[in-house]
Amino acid sequence: MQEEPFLWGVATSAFQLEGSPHADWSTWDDILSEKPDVTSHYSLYREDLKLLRQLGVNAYRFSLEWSRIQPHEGEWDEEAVAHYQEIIDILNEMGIEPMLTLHHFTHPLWFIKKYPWHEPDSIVKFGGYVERIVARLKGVRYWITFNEPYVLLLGGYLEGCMPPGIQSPALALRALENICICHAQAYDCIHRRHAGARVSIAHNMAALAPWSRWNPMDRLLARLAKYFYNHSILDGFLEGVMRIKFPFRKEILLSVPIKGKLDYFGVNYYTRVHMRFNPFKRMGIELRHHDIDGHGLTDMGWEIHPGGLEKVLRYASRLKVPLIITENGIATRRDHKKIQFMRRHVDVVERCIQSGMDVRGYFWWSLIDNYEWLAGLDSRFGLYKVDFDTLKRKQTQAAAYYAYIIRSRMNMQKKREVDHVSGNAQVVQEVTHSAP
Ligand code: IFM
Repeated sequence: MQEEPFLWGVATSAFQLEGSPHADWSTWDDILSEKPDVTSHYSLYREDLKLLRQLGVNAYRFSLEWSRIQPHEGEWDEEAVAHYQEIIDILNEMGIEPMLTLHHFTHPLWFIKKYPWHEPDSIVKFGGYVERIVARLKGVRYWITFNEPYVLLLGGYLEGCMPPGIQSPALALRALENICICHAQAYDCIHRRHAGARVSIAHNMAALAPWSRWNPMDRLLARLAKYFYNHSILDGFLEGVMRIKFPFRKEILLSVPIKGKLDYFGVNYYTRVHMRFNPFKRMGIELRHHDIDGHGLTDMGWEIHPGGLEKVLRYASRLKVPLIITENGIATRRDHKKIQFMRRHVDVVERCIQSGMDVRGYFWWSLIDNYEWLAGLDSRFGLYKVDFDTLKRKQTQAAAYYAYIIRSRMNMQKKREVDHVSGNAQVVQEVTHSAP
């Protein structure tokens, strides 16, 4: 029997690589006025796609920049659509599975000004974009409707540090409801148009822990945060409701029409966060990254905690759909640190698979250095370094290491298939991760 190949990929988002003059973020962060087209990927995409071949990935996750496709209300830019279709065609010619994200944080300016997510018309406007683009694009099997909707809500509706820059829990809930409606509609629309499509969201899950295990307030806070941030959307997919769970009470918070509207589940995992109750902080919450495991912190100041990936995958397994790690990566300029991070997280993924979890793919964030939200161009997530003055791309050692992992794992999968066909079911020895 032919096993479906495990997806070894890299992930990017359009805006972070190419910017867009019509996107809300283009005026949100000053750094972008100096570097509006960031890595110039919009013109250098053919060269960048060749890097995928060097890595040997069999999948590539990328996104559409909605504000290029609908730069003004009522306008539709066919050239931009053709551009993204060309990327899909190139990937298919290269034998690389495209995974396409419809919404990755950015919006056309006209949308965020007139129809932000808490407005009912956001559903109509986003729905119109989805209907038309989904009908137009060909050659995609894996779809992601929304990247990290909870990060969007946290940044855009609670902290106010991302567009639309609102600080209101009540509006955040309304926005969440509308985004869920949009996911459900997009899910149906994609299935109507594309037989065999697989649709998900990419959900950011973090390992959330109390600052002090002995402090009951910290523990309660971490528990509530874990439910809201990590788990409530899973209840939405499983039961169509999100609940607020206090120690002795459960109440329905929101009914959402997403029950069963999921073919696989995309998990973005990066770090662990410790939290404590502090009445002097916004919403009474203070967050900190401790280097507890001794793996260090990333250039974003995030704790490196591979063990958390297993925890979130175990929890996500409740959904009973295949799991794909749609993002995992580290911002660092130090190659050996990137390699260690990758090795430790891939180890966890393989342990999870051996223990019976249905994990079908792993995508490294990111292919090349790019713009990091609110952090600028210094957070080096790329397997290829970008010199932002000359725009030259340079391979890191982590890219060579990832290529080695991919090659060895693909060979193991082929060997398993051959053994299976020849009736010679052997136990394939785990390849140790020595450097290439
Ligand atoms: O760069 C982001 C990406 O857009 C979404 N997930 C987390 C990444 C690193 O912060």
